Parts: sequence; structure tokens; C-alpha cells
Amino acid sequence: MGWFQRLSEGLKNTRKKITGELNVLFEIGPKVGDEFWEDLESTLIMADIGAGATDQIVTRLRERSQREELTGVKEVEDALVDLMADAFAPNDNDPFEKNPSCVLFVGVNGAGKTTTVGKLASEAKSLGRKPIIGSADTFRAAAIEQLEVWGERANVEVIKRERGSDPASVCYDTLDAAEKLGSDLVLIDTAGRLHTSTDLMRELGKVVAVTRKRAQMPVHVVLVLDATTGQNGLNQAREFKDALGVDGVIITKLDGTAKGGIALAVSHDLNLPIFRVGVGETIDDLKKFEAHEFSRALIKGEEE
Ligand SMILES: Nc1nc2c(ncn2[C@@H]2O[C@H](COP(=O)(O)OP(=O)(O)OP(=O)(O)O)[C@@H](O)[C@H]2O)c(=O)[nH]1
Ligand SMILES: [Mg+2]
Repeated sequence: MGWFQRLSEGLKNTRKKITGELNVLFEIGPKVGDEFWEDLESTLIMADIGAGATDQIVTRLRERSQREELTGVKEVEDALVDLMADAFAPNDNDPFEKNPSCVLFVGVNGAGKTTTVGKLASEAKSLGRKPIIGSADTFRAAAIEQLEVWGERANVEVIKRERGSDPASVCYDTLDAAEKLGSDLVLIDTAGRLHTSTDLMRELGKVVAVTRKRAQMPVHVVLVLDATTGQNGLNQAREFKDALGVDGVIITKLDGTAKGGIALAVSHDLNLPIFRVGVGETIDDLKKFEAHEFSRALIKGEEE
């Protein structure tokens, strides 16, 4: 199955939520006026894409429909896909394409941080880069072992200390090792924590600050968000962004959820680029995010 098909299959449940309504709406077409636009607005809001993005999309679609006299189902649908893609924050600063680059992965418990680090290490390796992994989750039982399994799968070295060590020291060690080995991509896993836990967020702030100070390469903070958490993901993103200055997000578990629309709410409302999306648990199930492709999979489910 090609990538678009996998994304489209993953977004099936989110799409179902939208297209039932949309198909009825599009059959009638924008010629019915206010009612059409109001119904379109509530359909998009129901799909978790948020009031801000919805308002921008519907206002622009309405203008365009009037200006270009769009009435056909396909025309309106294509314009909706375009405008939805435009509502995402631009993604022109991908830390995984920079060389060299150090990335700290943060997020709530179970979001998919460790898995994502493994997938990215493998991707970087296959592109001929020299990644290295740091295990700064020194808190959760078996976190280090889990990361080592990913390191083996990706054939990438994992720098660690015993459980309970200071996570900032692991970041130090990892950067030391990266310099010695000539690594050009440093991927650091951190312990999951609730965005509402002030102490743990402060600790993470310290880890980020120490890493920035020590690193000779640019340091980026990437938030990993589980799509299935829906609207709560928006709160998580806001808190992590405020506390740490997040550079962008990776949305995991888009496979199967009906809440995939949250990707747009987070990106639009908080002006955060989406760097990657996860659609499964295996090493190849992570791909670069493309706004147009995503929007098309969400609305139409088929390739152009
Ligand atoms: N279906 C699906 N599962 C995923 C995806 N990404 C991660 N997972 C699963 O989510 C679960 C948690 O993943 P982890 O990588 O351990 O999450 P974490 O954020 O490191 O968790 P903590 O370290 O406990 O905070 C695992 O069972 C993963 O296989 C994805 O894109 N799709
Ligand atoms: Mg983890």
C-alpha cells in the first residue's frame, strides 16, 4: 500500500465523521446560502479542527465560491481541501532535515515519544546520516530497555545512564558522544509527564536549558501528541509550548482514530508546524507531514 493509501486508511474514521455530512451539503451546494455555510462550519467543528481554523476556512471558501461561482460538488470540495491545507502553520523549519541538529522529544505519558525516536533514527540512518539516541527518560521502569530495543532495530547507538540519574546529565553525555562519533542528528527521548504537573514541567525546562547551553549544534524541542486524545491535545500543546518554546509537533496514532482533525486545531491555533505523522507501531509507520496530502486524505480519501 502506498503512503497516501495508508494515511487515507488511517484517517478513515475521522473522514467518516466529516464526509457523511459533507456529501449531503455538497449535493445541495453553496447556492442555498447561509444555511450551507453554517452547516459546513458545524461539520468541521465536530471534526475537532477547531473554531479558529474552521472560521478561516469557511470564510475564505465562501468568498472564493462567490467570486469564482463555484457550485459543483467537486469544485467546492477541491477548494475546501486547498483552504484546509492553507490553514496549517507552514512547515519550513524541519529539524530532521537540518544538519547537524539536536532534538528533544517531549510530551505526556504514552504519547509515542520513544517509538517516534526509534522510527526517526531508522529514517535518518536509511538516508545515510549518523544519528545517535540519548535516553533521558531515567524515570519510568524499562524506559531505557525499550529505547535500546529501538536502537538495535535502527542500528543506532543509545547513550544511557542508570535509572534514576539526572536526565540533564544524559543529555550532556549524549552530546559528548555525538561530538566524538561525528553524529549529525542527536535524538533525545525524555520521560512522559502531564502538562499540568508544574514540578515535572520545570524539571523538563531545566533539561532543555542545559542541553541548549551544552550543545554546539542547534537544539529543537518537538512535542509528540497522541491524536486519540482529541481536544485535550490542544491543552497539552499550549502548556508545553508556553513552558518550553516548542518548535513543532509530531502527531502519532492517526491510524484508527476519529479525532485526526485535532492536528489542524493544534497547528493553526498555536502556529506550530507538524513535522511528522505516525500511523502505526512499526518502524516504517512515520512519515513527513504534507498539509495538502493530509487535507485531501481527510476530505476525499483518494489521490489526485
Ligand atoms: N497505533 C499507533 N500506535 C503508536 C503510534 N506511535 C506509538 N504508538 C504506540 O503507543 C504506545 C506508547 O508509545 P511509547 O513510544 O512508549 O510512548 P512514550 O511517549 O514514549 O511513553 P512514556 O515514555 O511512557 O511517556 C506504544 O504501544 C506504541 O507502540 C502510532 O503512530 N500508531
Ligand atoms: Mg517513552
